[in-house]
Amino acid sequence: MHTNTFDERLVALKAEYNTLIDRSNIPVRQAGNGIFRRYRFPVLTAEHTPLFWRYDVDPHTNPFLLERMAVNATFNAGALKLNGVYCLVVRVEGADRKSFFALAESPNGVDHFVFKDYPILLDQTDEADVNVYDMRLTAHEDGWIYGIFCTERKDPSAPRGDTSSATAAAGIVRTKDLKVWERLHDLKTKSLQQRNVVLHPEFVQGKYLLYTRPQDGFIETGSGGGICTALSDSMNPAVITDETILDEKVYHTIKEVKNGAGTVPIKTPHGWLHIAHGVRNTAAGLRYVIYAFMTALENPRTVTAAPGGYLIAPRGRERVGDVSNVVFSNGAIADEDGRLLIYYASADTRLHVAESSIERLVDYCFNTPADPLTSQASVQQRIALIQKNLRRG
Ligand code: M1P
Repeated sequence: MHTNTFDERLVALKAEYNTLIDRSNIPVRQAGNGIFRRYRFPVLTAEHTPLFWRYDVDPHTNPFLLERMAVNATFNAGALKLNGVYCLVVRVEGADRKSFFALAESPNGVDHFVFKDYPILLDQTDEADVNVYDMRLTAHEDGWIYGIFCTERKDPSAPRGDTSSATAAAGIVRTKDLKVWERLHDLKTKSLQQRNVVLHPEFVQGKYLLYTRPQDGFIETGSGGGICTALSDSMNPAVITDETILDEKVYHTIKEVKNGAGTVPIKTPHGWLHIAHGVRNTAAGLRYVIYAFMTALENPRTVTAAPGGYLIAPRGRERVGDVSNVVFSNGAIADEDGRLLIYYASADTRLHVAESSIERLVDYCFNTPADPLTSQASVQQRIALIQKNLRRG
C-alpha cells in the first residue's frame, strides 16, 4: 500500500515530470538508411501533459493525490514553426477516449516540448462534435493559419442498438497566432464522409486547393479511391464539388486498403513533397505506414515521383500501443537550418520525430524505384541494382 504523504507524492510527481521535460533527445546512433534518422525518445507522451491537467492538487479535496483525469495518449500532431518556436497542435486523448487539441512548444523541435497551460476549447458549429482529432496546420498565403481536422459524430442513421457507427467530416478553424481560434463551417462535400483533409499552402488557379480522402463509411473508403484534390473558392465556407483522384490505392501495395494525405505539402525546388500514410490488411489487423511522393510545382494536381514502398514503418517499441502496427504523420517542419522534421506517431499512443532534409527526401522520391506491382518485376529491379554495383568491382 502507498504510505507516502500528499506532499511527498507531489514532490515525487513533480520531480518525475521535470526530469521528463528536461531530458535531451539525441539521434539514434546507427548508420541507418541515410534517408532519415530517428531520435532515441518520443517527443511527446501522455506523461508530458501537465500534472495540473490530471491531478487535483488540493490536499483537502484529494488527500491521496489520486489522478482524477488521466491522459491516455498524445499523438498525431499538426506542426508549424511560428516566431522561431516549434509548435505542435497535438491530438491528446483522455482516459475517457475523447480526443482534443493542445499546443506544445519546443525551442529546437526535438526535445523540451511543453504544453501550454490550457488545451484548445473549440467553438461548435450547428452540429456539435463528439470527437475531434488529427489537425493539419496550413500557413496559407492568404495570411491565415488554417487547422483542418476530423470531426466525428454518431451516425444519425445507425439502427437502434448500434452504438458504434460514426460519421467523419472535415472541421475547419483559423488563427493568426495559435492562441485565438475561429471556427468555420465544416467542409461541404458531396462525399458521404471525409477524413485526412489537408489544405495546400498556396492558391492554385486563384482558389484554395484541398487534398481530400472521400470515404463511403467511417473506416472503409470503399469507392473513395484514395487521395483526391478539389478546389474551393473560399475557406469560409469551404465548398468542393469535384474531387479528382491524385494518388489512388492499389492492390498489393502499402496502400492497398486505403491511404490519406498526411503533412501539408512541402515546397521544394523540384516540386511539392507529400508525406502521406498507406494502409494494408494483415492477419493481425491493419498496418499503417508513412510514404512519400512528389507533385509538380506549377501543377500540384500532377504526381511527378512515386517511390515504391514505405518511407517510415513501425519499428521496435513503436509497433506496440493502443492501435498496434501504426505510424501516422500529419505534421512536419522544414526548418531554415536545413532540417526537415517529420513528426510521426506510433500505435496511436505517442509522438516521435524523424529528421531528414528536403534534398534527401527529394533524392529519395525521384531515385527510389516505383512499386513494380509484381514479385518478378521487383526481383528484376533488384538484379539491376546488384549488377550495377558488382560491375563497379
Ligand atoms: O488508427 C490509425 C489511424 O486511423 C485513422 O486514419 P485513417 O482515416 O486513414 O484510417 C485515423 O483515426 C488516425 O487518427 C489514426 O491514427
